[in-house]
Amino acid sequence: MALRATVKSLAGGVGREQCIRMLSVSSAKQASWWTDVEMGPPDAILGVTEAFKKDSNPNKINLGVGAYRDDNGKPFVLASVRKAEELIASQKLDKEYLGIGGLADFTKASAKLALGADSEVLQSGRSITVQGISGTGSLRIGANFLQKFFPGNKVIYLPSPSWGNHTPIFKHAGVDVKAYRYYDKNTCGFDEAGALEDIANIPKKSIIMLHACAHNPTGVDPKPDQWKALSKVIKERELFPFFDMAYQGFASGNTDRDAGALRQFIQDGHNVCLSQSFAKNMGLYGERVGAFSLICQDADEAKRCESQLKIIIRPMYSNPPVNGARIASTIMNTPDLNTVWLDELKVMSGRIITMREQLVANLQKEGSTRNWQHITDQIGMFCFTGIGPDQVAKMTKDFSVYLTKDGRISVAGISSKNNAYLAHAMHEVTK
Ligand code: PLA
Repeated sequence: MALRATVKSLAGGVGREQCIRMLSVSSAKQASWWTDVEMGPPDAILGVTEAFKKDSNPNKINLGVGAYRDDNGKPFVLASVRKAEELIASQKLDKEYLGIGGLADFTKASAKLALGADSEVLQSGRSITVQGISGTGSLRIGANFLQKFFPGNKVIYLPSPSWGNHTPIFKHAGVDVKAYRYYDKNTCGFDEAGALEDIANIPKKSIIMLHACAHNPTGVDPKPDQWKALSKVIKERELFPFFDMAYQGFASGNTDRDAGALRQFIQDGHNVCLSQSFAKNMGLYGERVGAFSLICQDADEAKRCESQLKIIIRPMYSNPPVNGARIASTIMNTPDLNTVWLDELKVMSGRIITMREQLVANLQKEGSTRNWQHITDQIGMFCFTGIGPDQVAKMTKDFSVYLTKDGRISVAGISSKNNAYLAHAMHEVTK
């Protein structure tokens, strides 16, 4: 455009100097700071939603991102959340900044939910909880803290596989990432022997990531006695456990049961850290409500660590958003609302379990002779179907069923209306 204007002016007989000036202006305009920036790939999980939105097939199903849907396939806002919002609105609260560590009523309730009302840790005041930007932001606070202060190897060992965002969260914070065996492809279950063997060989004083419940992407959790065995070897290796609890209450429908592994470790004497997300269990996805906790030796250590967590948070985003934390806090701190919420958790987790059973039944109706038992054995939001990348591509291309390349489906996105269609698509690509 600029060049064409220059040529035109030349033809129009403008002077030589003016012409040179115009050429240099046009080349200055063309030069850019970002010519070396390459196009990046879409996100492995959130990119699936972007592709889904562009598809015009009325039968399309999005089983990519883990977001709960009701049986009509619609996003679901919990009744307890709606009620809490009404209560908050009626109080005409101000919009002042929160403190750097967030809303105290929220962080206290959050720690209590995770550790249990009668927790010795809470009674002795030897832990610190700060509000985070949902689970991801809370993980990132933890990652930055470990990068700065962890006295051992700044390497975190993730289960293989793990949530896709774990690796970049820790790497971007400067913590190196390695893996330990977790999932057994042959049984579609937990590889107990492999995990114990790998963990026993992790260099002492490293960090280990544990999914507290409803492991993502596999839907495979260790059983209580397997958690005990893990706790023992992790103690022997003097590893520091980082619990990611993004699905408390979503696995079994019971928040205490889903915190069992975390509480077992604490009882066994591990001083762990923990990230919590209220995206799934309260359906507060876009409100970005979460917390990061560090369990320390004593109250003095907790105070010192708290001061450093604030120093990490302040330049990142200054202080966390208030609205979602008020909602979660109101639910947890109002006994009536808390009861409504705990019942809603049972409904959500119950619907997911029903969808798993229906899917297996529908696959059998389709005439599939494959063993699909893992669909009902696995727990929580996701099912690791065992469907390979080529079959995944075919499901998307031929049936407009959207899922991540690793064959993970978000069971929370299945309804009684699309279940048979999904089973048909799965059978067609696997028969
Ligand atoms: N930790 C695990 C294990 C998760 O699966 C997720 C979300 C998070 C933390 C963070 O969630 P939050 O920041 O929204 O609280 N995983 C989702 C969404 C549900 C995502 O990838 O962002 C998933 O589809 O895997």
